[in-house]
Amino acid sequence: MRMKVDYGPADALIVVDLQNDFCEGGALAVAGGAALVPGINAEIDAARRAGALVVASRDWHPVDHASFAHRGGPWPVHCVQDTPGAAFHPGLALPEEAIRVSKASAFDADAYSAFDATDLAGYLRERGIRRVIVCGLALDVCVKATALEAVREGFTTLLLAPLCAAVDPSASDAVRRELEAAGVTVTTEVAP
Ligand code: VGL
Ligand code: ZN
Repeated sequence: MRMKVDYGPADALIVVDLQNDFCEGGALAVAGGAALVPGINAEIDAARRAGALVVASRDWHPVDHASFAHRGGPWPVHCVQDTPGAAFHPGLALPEEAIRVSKASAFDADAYSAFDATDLAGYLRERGIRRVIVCGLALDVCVKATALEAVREGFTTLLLAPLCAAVDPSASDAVRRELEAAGVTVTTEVAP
């Protein structure tokens, strides 16, 4: 499956947190996470062929991160730095030149957006990027935060809805509406 997107050199495809802990069998598994991999690989391939930038973010927490339940946070222990759970899904075909962005590495602050405290926006502007295309995990947490911040940073923002999965699937429709209201274009269109 390919989404109906014409990538170009002013585009960045941002693959959000396609990590083992967010896929089936992981510590914070999102139903349907692993199934996204082939479709996302097809987008990565199309993006790089067209000269677009490929960015992959990863949740990259220290042991004892503030978002973990034993420290009073909302989440089970997940994506601990250098553990297998924090690794990208083994099927994700990231080209060598893809930009890897680690986030949420501070002890006492969480960061859902790939732009949060990473300087990614400045880097993208420096590279002449004007549009970002977002997919990955989880729709209702880090994908949502990344897309919202992309809009705030002034990028034209497109969400590839079929290539996202939510921690709480019952929230998906509301999330899509919230993103559209904020100026994100949400597409479900598949290439013919
Ligand atoms: C995420 C929950 C906690 C995500 C990260 O990547 O969506 N969700 N940390
Ligand atoms: Zn996290």
